[in-house]
Amino acid sequence: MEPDTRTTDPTLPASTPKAPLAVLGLGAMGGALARAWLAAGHPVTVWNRTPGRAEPFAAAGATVAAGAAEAVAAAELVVVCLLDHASVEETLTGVDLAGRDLVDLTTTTPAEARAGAARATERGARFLAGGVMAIPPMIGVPGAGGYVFYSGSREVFDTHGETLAVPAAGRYVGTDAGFAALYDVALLSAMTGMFAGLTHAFALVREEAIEPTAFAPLLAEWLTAMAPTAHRTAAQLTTGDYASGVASPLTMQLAGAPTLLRTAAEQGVSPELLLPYLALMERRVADGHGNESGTGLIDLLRG
Ligand code: FVH
Repeated sequence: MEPDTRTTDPTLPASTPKAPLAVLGLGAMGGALARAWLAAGHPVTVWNRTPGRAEPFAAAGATVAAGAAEAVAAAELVVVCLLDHASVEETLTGVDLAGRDLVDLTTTTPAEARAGAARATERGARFLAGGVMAIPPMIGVPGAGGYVFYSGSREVFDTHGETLAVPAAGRYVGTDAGFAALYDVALLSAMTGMFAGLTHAFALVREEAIEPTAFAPLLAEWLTAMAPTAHRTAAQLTTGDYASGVASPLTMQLAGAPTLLRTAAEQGVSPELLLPYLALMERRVADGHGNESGTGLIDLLRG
């Protein structure tokens, strides 16, 4: 499904009063969210496990609740942003959620988000899960590029769309409450692979007379040029044809692998970040798919 991207400009003059909301969790991300809503003029009730963390928010105009139950009772829209799923469960245990619209922006697994949705529904709340694709300095900054994947209750997304768009644009990805987490973690996983690649690349040039600041633009440019591989991979997954028109088949890529490994050895760099991916390519070629692109490795990973 195509993500539904909605951006609402929070700087536009509002014709109606700003909706009140409660924010549970004032860590780096929860705090950034609360600050964005306060700055946009929303009445915000905050709660944090360690009460001292709420003090600057009181000074900025927030109402500080004495407990999670009191915060949840204060507004129809309740945004939770805690460390992990377990801390959300612990915090909401015994709290009356009836009639609330619960938006959980805590990073979770898809199964945890679905469990959270089931628990909220059982207790009379509507549930929207969110995966925040931003770091705290990007929150509440239009044009910073941050956004939030949302999934679960479409009604909650529509009802509170304008309020939710204040800290970052929202992208609704489906009624399955687990999808926001799945999209979030899939993108974070891809980013982890990219970080692994650039870690190895910098290690190769580190001891040479090569300025890291001169090397970095070349690296960034190359990674950007390779990024459309995502679209080619998607097209091949859709057709099931991993071989037609492939410019760099696995046999060719694998033929270059010893050069990558010998260069690492020459430069005194551990190949440990490269080896798992090369091993997957070897298995796929051994299975008779040397004429294909790397798309078949996806099938290999899924067993
Ligand atoms: N910060 C970031 O860059 C990333 C960006 C992408 C999304 N993540 C996720 O957002 C969730 C919150 O992250 P955070 O950055 O706010 O995290 P911390 O600054 O460590 O604050 C954690 C808050 O959670 C509270 N907390 C922890 N355990 C419990 C518990 N058992 N019961 C109640 N509250 C709990 C903690 O309270 P305290 O330590 O101040 O008492 C903070 O409010 C997270 O899922 C990221 O993955 C952020």
